Amino acid sequence: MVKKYIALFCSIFLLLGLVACTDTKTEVEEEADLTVVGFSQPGAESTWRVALTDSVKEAFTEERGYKLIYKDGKSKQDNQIKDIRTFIQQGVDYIILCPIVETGWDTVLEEAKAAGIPVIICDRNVVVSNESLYTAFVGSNFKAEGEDAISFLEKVYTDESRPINILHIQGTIGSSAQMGRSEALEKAVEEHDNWNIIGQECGEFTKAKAREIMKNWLAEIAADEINVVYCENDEEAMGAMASMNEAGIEYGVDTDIMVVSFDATSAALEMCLNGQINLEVECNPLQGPYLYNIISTLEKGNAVPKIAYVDEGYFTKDMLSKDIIAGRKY
Ligand code: GYE
Repeated sequence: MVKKYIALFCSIFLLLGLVACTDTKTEVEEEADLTVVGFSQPGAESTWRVALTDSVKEAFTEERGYKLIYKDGKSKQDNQIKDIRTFIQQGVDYIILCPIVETGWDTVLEEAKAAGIPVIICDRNVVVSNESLYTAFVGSNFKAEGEDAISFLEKVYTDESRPINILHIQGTIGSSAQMGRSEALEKAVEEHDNWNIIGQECGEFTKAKAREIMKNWLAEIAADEINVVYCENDEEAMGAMASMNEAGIEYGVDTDIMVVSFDATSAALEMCLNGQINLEVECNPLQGPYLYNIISTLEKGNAVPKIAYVDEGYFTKDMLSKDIIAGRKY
């Protein structure tokens, strides 16, 4: 009788072993068939950045035949360069790079090119000696975003005799987003003699840094000297508003201080709807589908456009509702 149980146990064990081997072999085979995409993000500094990461992860799934390898550069270009080198060593099929700043990529992109790995630039752009170092760019037209903000301010401040004092919290210096949004403001200040930038500092696209900068400014500048707080993303706007709240300073619609911000994340749109933020310039992080379209087109051996701008707009209080905000994806 005991012998029967031993024989039964051995046969079950053998069967399970075969299934396990078969599963492992199938997993390896399946992995071998997947297109591997290395995805280098500069960090996770903002709600916007997390939305971009999620959008790319949703686009490149195993069900669609992809394996996505995500790397967070922890806000350092050196880390991103290391991440790209790791992707090259791993022999990925494509690299998606969201560059923290525009310059300093030639060497590592030469290495990717030498390895025959197409690189797609996403979100912010790069400036390289040879445009063949990357296959395509998907992202925002930051110059247009800045121009939207300036057009709004020019419609508000029509009296050229009245001084307009602006506090300017910049994003990461040297990033395309910062350069486009800063250049628009600085060009407008040159064109309007009555517009003055009375404070300009880099908030690194973070709430904490912007809050500290604003607090220091408010220790030196009287509230009635401020007309506009121009923040280059929503995290910075949240930080600046937190410091103005602490100082008991009113801002937003129907006050003397306008807040202008970029990204149009849901939390910021709520503050636009309630009048705390006067203008939200949209910066669309839902770039996964655009990237998927590019890589799946390349997979078929077809050419892709060098530049693809994502669709973007802007919002003011009267353009928003709870339903509009609830219907947005980030
Ligand atoms: O505005 C900000 C993020 O590169 C457009 O980076 C992106 C910017 C975005 O930290 O929230």
